[in-house]
Amino acid sequence: MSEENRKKLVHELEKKAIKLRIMTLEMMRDSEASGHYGGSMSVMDILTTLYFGGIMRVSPVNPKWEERDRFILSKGHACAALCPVLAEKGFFSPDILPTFNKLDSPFGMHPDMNKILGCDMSTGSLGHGTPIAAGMAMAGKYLKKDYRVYVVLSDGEVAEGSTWEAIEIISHFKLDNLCATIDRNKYSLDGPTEGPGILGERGIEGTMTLEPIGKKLEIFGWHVIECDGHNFDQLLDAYEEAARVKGKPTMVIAHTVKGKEISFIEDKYEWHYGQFNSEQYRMALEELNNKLKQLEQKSV
Ligand SMILES: Cc1ncc(C[n+]2csc(CCOP(=O)(O)OP(=O)(O)O)c2C)c(N)n1
Repeated sequence: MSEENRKKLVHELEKKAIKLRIMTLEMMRDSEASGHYGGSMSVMDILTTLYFGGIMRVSPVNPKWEERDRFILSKGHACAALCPVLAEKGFFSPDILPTFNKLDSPFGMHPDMNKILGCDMSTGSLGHGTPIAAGMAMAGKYLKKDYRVYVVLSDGEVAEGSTWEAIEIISHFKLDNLCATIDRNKYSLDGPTEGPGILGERGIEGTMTLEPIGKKLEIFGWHVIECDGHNFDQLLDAYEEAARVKGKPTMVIAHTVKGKEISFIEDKYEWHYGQFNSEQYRMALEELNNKLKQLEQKSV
């Protein structure tokens, strides 16, 4: 791709990711659902790159197409980000998004592969996406298919033992058709991932320390790429590089900000889960719409 076209693509992705954040917020506002704001906003640029940056091959007119790349949102609590992405991609009409988390809706707080077109795996219980991705990648190799498998994890999720078992298996079987991403927003549900790890009065305080995660993964036999998870040039480079790597799987450690683009929740784990009131929706949507306007006025 020429430098000029690449710049245009990055600009399109920047706009798309803001539009998708607006769709997420409007969906949650209109369905009156509570939800996972922080992790949905941090992962949005990663999802936008995979679905709209020419990285994943999927077919909205034929969601179960055998040759499609597989996608697993292992951090299933960010379903509020995935639903607008799949709607925007054309798997279903955005008109049904406001049913989010209502009885009889295809969209729950966590994704259901039997209800959401374009969703390859039901997730929500953390720690299962990577083992399932391992199986999909093994099947692809065994059946001599050239699809790739993409899985997106949250950083707090990496503490799950099943994830490490899968990390070992994936490199053991040299599953170079698998690319995982850690949404490295540095916060889990109730605090930073790099917790003090001390025994306090209430028991163990802090969550499981992750660092040095890149080195750990390299020792486990993975190709590791670290990038700014809100920089589309870097994200595109990372996924393009991953597709060229032979003989080992790739982990993209995407450094992100929990709550990205909504200033009053950025880096605030208190907004991992919650429910905005109408004034908070107004403020957040105003901020996002202003950002979108600025991007639309920017000449590339
Ligand atoms: C097995 C399991 N245990 C607990 C939970 C409850 N839970 C939901 S999200 C979350 C952690 C959130 O932090 P992180 O994994 O870093 O997600 P992100 O910051 O990307 O939203 C937890 C413990 C769960 N979904 N699954």
